[in-house]
Amino acid sequence: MKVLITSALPYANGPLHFGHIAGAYLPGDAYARFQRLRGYEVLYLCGSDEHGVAITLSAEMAGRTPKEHVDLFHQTNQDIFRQLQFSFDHYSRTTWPGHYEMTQEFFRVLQKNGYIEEKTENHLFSEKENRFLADRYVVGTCPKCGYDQARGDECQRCASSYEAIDLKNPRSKLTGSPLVLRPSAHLYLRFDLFKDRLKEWILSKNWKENVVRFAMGYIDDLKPRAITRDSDWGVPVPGYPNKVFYVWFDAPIGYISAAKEWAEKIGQPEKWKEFWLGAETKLVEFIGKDNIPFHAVFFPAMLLGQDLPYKLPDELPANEFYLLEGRQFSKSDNWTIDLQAFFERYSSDQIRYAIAANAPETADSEFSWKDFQMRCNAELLGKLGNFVHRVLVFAHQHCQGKVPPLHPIDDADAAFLEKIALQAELARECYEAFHLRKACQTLMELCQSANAYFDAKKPWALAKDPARHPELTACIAICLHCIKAIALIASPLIPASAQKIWETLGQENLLSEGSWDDILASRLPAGQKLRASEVLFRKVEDAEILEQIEKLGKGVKEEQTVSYEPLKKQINFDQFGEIDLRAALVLKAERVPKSKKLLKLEVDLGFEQRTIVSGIALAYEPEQLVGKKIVVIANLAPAKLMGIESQGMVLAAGGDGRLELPEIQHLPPGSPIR
Ligand code: B3M
Ligand code: ZN
Repeated sequence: MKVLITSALPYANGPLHFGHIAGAYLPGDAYARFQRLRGYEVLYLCGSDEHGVAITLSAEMAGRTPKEHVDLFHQTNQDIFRQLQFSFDHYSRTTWPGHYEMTQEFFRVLQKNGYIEEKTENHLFSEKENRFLADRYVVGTCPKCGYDQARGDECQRCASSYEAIDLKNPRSKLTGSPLVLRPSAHLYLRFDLFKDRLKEWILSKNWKENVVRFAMGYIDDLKPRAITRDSDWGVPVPGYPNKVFYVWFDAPIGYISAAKEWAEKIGQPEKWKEFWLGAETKLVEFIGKDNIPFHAVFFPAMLLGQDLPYKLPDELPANEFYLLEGRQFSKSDNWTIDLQAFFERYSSDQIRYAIAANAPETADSEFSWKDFQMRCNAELLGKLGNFVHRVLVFAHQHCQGKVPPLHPIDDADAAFLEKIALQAELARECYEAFHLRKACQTLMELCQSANAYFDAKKPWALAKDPARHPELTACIAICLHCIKAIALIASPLIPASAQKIWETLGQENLLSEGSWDDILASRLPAGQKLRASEVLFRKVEDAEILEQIEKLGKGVKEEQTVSYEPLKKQINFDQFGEIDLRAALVLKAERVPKSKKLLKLEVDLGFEQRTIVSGIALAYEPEQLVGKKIVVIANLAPAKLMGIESQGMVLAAGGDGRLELPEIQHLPPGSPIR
């Protein structure tokens, strides 16, 4: 059997955080590692999702072109995955030219088969920005759950997906301006024609109850949906010069083009077909719960509309959300953990284990620093690391650093050997069913039993009586056998430590290339030389944890729901140099009669005094300003405001009621600012 595994393609629009890793990634990697150990031919794929408004919007805010933006974060995220020891067979990107071809081919076949129609319908238009807005450029109230900051195509709270015109109170994400309806021509995919086939398919699946219910709800009222957008960033639509495909049309096709790119990379360009078109393949798609409609309904419909017999997902493990100390991860509130900084202190296995032990499988779950400390100290170090260490130390002291023979065996030994086999079998079932939490528990139970066995056998007491030496060595042999099982069971979760343990046993190959069944069935050869015990996990001290908790949420002034203005066009240094900014001392301030917004200021520029009229009256009382040194544009042509000549302009951040003046503390009035 072949196993084709995908993890949702992350947008290349910012660094991945723990929340992402817990959702669609770590479970995918653990599953891929497990299935390889089972001996199946595994192809594990992922890559950057580089199109759509998620990209253009954040690129725009960062002052980069979309291409610069995705190049940056494609690299960043690939590095993060590498540091976390991810075992993708290929990490692709949707700007790969082969992906454009694949997407356009998908479209042509859908068109030929009668699933595409062109329609002129109303779309949201911003009069202020003079353009049509879609997807994440739009915010409004979710038609399903009423969340008032919902995106134009999907609700980040209830995971619904809809058309932007279904939103209530739609506004522009950038300017907050209201949007109006204007007709525009687009291509629509007739999702409604797939209803029956989708229903039949979903009902044949034994998926999580919530996934099936959610998907069925969609299928019932499937309508044609626009799959094109007016933009120049995306996969071009053949025959429509100014249109690109909607990102959720091209992104899932990325799973297929990633396979194609992989096949080219390994020099067998047709091999991707064995996975995507072969009846023998099991397809498992790991996603976060917010991606369910696209993977359970829309993408399967696109696959059903093709001529080639593409696989539909056999399994769709969809995790819930992963929070940080009870709140959603948020970069802007500094409610986050920087993965790069994390790696400077902790190992990838510590984070992999802590996330897996608390994976959001059946309900939202959270990362907390206290829990992290407990997982690292009490479990990884206290139960697992400790057992491995004490057995190895003993083996070096009493068995010449070699694997001793595994006999004679008494009842306690036999019971423990049985326990090892039982836990391994339980772990297999957990991995098979995507239950990482339970896999962690099963591993820890084995470590706990192992410690209990060691304590009960009291090898230190046996060591005092030469007549009982065979009992001692058998006990150590059994413990080493157990350590081998621990390394195996742990390896999908904590691959680097598992390999270290494996090598400590004197094994020379890669554990990840071994076979689950063979490793469990075999015995370590008696006489095999052991290596010295290594420190596997560092203790996490209380002080570090307190420091981390302290950091959370710090360095953020106020909670803001900002919508950013687009950056203005670039200027050069000379253009900037033409603006003469000066520190100005406010001598007098008064309201301008009949105006709510204007204040009249008398300011001292050192070399002269001036009158400046400024629209800051909603934010400042006149008295607050006197004696302050503010910043003015000193070479701006004078202008009349409410009949008063203003000889310059005051600089302020923000606008209207929420506005703040920058201040100069120590330098004298007239000082230039540049
Ligand atoms: N990039 C959405 C997300 O990161 C999206 C997944 C695509 S999977 C084909 O939530
Ligand atoms: Zn909603």
